[in-house]
Amino acid sequence: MTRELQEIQEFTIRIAQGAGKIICEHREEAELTSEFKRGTELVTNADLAADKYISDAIQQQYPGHLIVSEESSPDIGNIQKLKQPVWIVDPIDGTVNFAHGHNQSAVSIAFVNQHQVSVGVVFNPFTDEMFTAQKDGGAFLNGEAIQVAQESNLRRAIIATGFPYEKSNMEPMIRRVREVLNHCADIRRLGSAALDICWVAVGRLDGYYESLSVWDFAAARLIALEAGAKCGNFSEVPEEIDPQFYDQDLLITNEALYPQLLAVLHSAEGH
Ligand code: LIP
Repeated sequence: MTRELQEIQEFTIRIAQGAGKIICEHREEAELTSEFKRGTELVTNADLAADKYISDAIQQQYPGHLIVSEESSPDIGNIQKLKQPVWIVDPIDGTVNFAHGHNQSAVSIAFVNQHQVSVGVVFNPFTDEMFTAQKDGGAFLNGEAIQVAQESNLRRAIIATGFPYEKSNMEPMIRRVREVLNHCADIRRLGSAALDICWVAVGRLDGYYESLSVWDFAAARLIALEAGAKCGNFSEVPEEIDPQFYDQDLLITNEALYPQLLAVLHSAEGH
């Protein structure tokens, strides 16, 4: 844990808290307005306000750094090929939950240095839960060390997943849900990938799988790794893509359940 990374983590926590305050104020005081990107993806004025706050703070503190953000700069090219430090931001992960008054939403901010996700922060302002991790520095919830659950019996495992806004290819997802329900204790669909993955890290869930966008999982995946999770993909990662940034078919669980859950998800493909 270098002093520079410590300072970056402290900065990240501060701006996550600041964005969280904006998000809560939009729910409590401001008029919440929303629109749909690409026809199906909800975005609210709170997403945009939090995104602007985070991006402005990063650009002021670290002017030479790049930002990948769901709302303002979703595509700055291949993160793996960028030479500058990169911030990966989802101002509100779980936007639909937020817009419907649910509290399962979070600010997700990851810091990438020399192509390595080095700091991850996921903050739920509604529960005041700050999940943090630095590469090789462990994972924490509100400063307390956290670790994945040690469940090894798939039949006792609670597994979370989610579904894309675009619903044209639902059959494979339905098959996977059927197989997981046939082999596990139960499924949860909580609506925020970043929090799903952090809940695996803290042991509230035993596993998680889904296809996403990089801003949904970049921070939480580091937190889960530092909490002892095995983070992989239930489909083959293309050779040229760094698994840290590969957004398809994520599978995150503990070492004992990983091969079991992988086999269940693969059995759904076989049908
Ligand atoms: C959401 C993810 C969730 C997924 C939704 C959506 P958003 O991110 O956190 O797990 O199932 O389809 O992608 O859009 O709220 O930032």
